[in-house]
Amino acid sequence: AVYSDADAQAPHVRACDEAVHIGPADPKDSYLQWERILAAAEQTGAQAIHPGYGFLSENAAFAKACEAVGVTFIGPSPAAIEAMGLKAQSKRLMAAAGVPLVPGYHGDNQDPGYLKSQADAIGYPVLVKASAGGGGKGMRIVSSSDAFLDALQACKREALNSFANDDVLIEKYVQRPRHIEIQVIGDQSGKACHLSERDCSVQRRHQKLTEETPSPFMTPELRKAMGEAAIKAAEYIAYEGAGTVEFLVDKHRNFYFMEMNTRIQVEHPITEEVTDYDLIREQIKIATGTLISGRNHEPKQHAIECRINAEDPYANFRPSPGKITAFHAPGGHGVRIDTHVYAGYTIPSNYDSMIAKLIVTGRNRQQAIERMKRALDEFIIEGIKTTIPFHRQLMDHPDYVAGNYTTKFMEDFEMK
Ligand code: MV4
Repeated sequence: AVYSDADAQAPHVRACDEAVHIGPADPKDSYLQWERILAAAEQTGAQAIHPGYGFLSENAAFAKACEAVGVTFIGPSPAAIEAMGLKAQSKRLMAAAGVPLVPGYHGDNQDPGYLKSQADAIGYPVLVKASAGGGGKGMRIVSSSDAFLDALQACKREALNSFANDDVLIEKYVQRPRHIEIQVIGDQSGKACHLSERDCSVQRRHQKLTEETPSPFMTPELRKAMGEAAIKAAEYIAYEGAGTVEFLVDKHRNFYFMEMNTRIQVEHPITEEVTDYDLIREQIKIATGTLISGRNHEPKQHAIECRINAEDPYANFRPSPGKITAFHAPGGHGVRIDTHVYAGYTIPSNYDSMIAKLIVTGRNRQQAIERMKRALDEFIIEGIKTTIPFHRQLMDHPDYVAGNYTTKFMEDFEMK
């Protein structure tokens, strides 16, 4: 393991055989200093590096640097990471692969008049997106031709500030979409299969709050079509390891490629619970050259994950770092907790506010929701504020219980 000053008390440091200190709390001085990580690998004789799901996990230059020193990067090739790294480019690539895209313009011509003619042809409302963007930054909805040029200018300004690149793409705006993603794994022979979907529509400011599988919106036909599209996407770039193809799904169940995450994701446990795949084990096996069976997998049960964050849901989800004074995790059949915190642990303010994942599995959605309520009621975390009360209210929300939610859900949600 490697660790920063802020993580000296983290359990992975104790659990591993050897832990190497790589610098102070600020990620730019530790976890993003890849020379130090490579030095730690050399010093300990590590053959491979698992990059986790933040920091360097989608950094093609780091994957190349691993290759250069003869350490296996557990993940896709640098070329596959790069192919999906830029929005416009990945969309052009996926169009060529035959993966469905939102009608739009992803080309190089950035002349404002030309872009406007493209928007007029697509039909309003359109979305202007920064080509280099991600996570919802640098997006503008434009509802009429008259408003286009002003919005374009504003979007380009924002893109230049955030990404040092003001290229944009234009798409038809999909109203009230769902965010449904497909888990894929690919091997070194170029073959991929899918492990079904996760519905991640309950998000706030592009941060996912809860995820579930199967999606309450899914049909066998839609899963087959989305699964095939995801495999096409992965095989087109010879994707190796575990990855996720994200789609927008409209109310008519049309689906469109949004982006591909070339890493293992936070929400992977729900897929593990319903398919019996240990995805981290698969990642390691694939990195050693093991070939996958090539079979696709359907959810055998229903799983829900609630992200427990050190945030105050009664104060606009404001971060709430500090010392955990009491900690009791729920247990029992169908309950899984993935966490690194314990009573006495101090959550640093330097990193992400997620402190635990509560994952429940049931025979069906109703049983999973009942289990989640019970587990949330049992969960004790004192000393800091957490999102547990939010999740508890969500599990009773009529639209959530009905499976009737979109990416707009949180815009109307209020804590009681
Ligand atoms: C869209 C869209 C509607 N129409 N594209 C947001 C993040 C970025 N990855 C893509 N996003 C969106 N793209 C078209 N053509 C709506 C969103 C969007 C969204 C997507 C997934 C999950 C949450 C979202 C919240 C707001 C907007």
